[in-house]
Amino acid sequence: MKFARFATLALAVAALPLAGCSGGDTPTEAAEDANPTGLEVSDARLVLPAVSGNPGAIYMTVTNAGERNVAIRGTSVEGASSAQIHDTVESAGEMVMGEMGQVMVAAGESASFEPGGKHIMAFDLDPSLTAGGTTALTLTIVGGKTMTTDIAVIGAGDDR
Ligand SMILES: [Cu+2]
Repeated sequence: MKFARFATLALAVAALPLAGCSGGDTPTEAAEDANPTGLEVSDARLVLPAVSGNPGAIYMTVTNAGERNVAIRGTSVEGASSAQIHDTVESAGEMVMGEMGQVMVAAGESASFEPGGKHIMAFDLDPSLTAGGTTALTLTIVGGKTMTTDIAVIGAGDDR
């Protein structure tokens, strides 16, 4: 979402005077500023719904490259009115999905979001999201820090 991007930018600008005061702009500090969550997203894709108007699903691998354990508590997707973190569980012999509170990712560990498991559900997709394009995914961790990354948009019939 545009707001999330703006918030990240504002944070980076606000951090500049502090770095100037400390007099040390070490590579480590720069890296932390670039990604305050420590999270890295790979193989991310938004799978468009087969039926227009249905939600899309996002699959990816989230790796915590930082030194602290983090918990993802929220997400937003550019071009979607809202997005939720879902998990798929068996209930009375049926696979059903529901919203997860938080996803813990320990330092150095990864969390998989994949078909049949955890995923992000993106609602009310904008028609501008088409197969072959990209959109921006934002993850918010407990404490409020965010990271935003571009992800691929693929069609419902494409290989997930
Ligand atoms: Cu779902």
